[in-house]
Amino acid sequence: MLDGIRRALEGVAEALKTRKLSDEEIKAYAEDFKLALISNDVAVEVAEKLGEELAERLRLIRVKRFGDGGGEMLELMAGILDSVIREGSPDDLLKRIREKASSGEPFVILFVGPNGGGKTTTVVKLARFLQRHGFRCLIAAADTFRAGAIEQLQRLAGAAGIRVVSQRYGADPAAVAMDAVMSARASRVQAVLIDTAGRTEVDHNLLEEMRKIKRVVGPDLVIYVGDALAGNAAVEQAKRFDEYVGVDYVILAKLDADARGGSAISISYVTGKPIIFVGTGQGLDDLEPFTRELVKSLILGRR
Ligand SMILES: Nc1nc2c(ncn2[C@@H]2O[C@H](COP(=O)(O)OP(=O)(O)OP(=O)(O)O)[C@@H](O)[C@H]2O)c(=O)[nH]1
Ligand SMILES: [Mg+2]
Repeated sequence: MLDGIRRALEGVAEALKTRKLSDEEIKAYAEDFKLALISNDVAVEVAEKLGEELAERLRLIRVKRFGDGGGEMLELMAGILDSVIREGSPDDLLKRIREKASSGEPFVILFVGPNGGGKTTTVVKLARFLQRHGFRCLIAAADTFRAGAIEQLQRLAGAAGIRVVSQRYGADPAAVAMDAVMSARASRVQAVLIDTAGRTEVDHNLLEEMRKIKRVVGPDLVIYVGDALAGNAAVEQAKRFDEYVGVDYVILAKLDADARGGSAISISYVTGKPIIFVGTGQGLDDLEPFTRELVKSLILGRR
């Protein structure tokens, strides 16, 4: 995970260790660094900011000597990424659910995102996470569009022991979602997670449908599930979904399969929406909070 980004940072760290740099050299390194980030799917505006950040730090520290073969330098470089990453807090999420539960109402989370991005898997992963924290969960099968979607969800949720509320294919997704919320109220379930059909910014009917689900259900939270493998496209798509339906958090799936890692670095800066979790595998427990610490430990090769 984040291998491409790590190599970009290592390259500069290695070149810089124990050297005193002229302004020209600093500029050249910052430019190389920016290009290395861009080639690893970091969005251009983010790469530019990080390049400037690097130049600034190098100006401040250029007389310092790094004695440990570049490790200290790499640590400093990893810190540069902090300025563009917004962490979402799973604790805040748990707190909000708890507050809602104390009023006797279920907390409703709507999941949106492009086709095949990882929504259905992520919905079940998050439901498991919430169950581990003591919340009873229910999932609404509001993808009534793609063949096999309902059975896929039932199979995954069944494996995790989570109830699914479903109707037939072609049913109105907003009605399925509402049905699930009512069922949750009746059975004292604290969290309802709504799985929806994948869509892109050109599917006008499906985008309208997504808005309708939101309007009818009034979710407490909208989570955009993006595909790390899509790189920059994931960042652009997240922006479009936010404009269209309003997004509170991002979960970036398939970080484990992404050889570059740029979308994880860029997406929260470009969209202004924190990444709350990342998907790190196909298993139902492969969901990790996304923190600056996680990024740092991946960059420094500590895991
Ligand atoms: N390696 C890896 N694979 C993942 C991850 N999350 C999901 N997948 C896989 O990605 C594929 C698509 O996942 P789904 O959950 O079906 O995606 P979706 O967004 O619901 O897809 P549609 O409903 O067709 O739009 C499946 O093969 C998942 O197992 C992850 O974090 N890591
Ligand atoms: Mg799905």
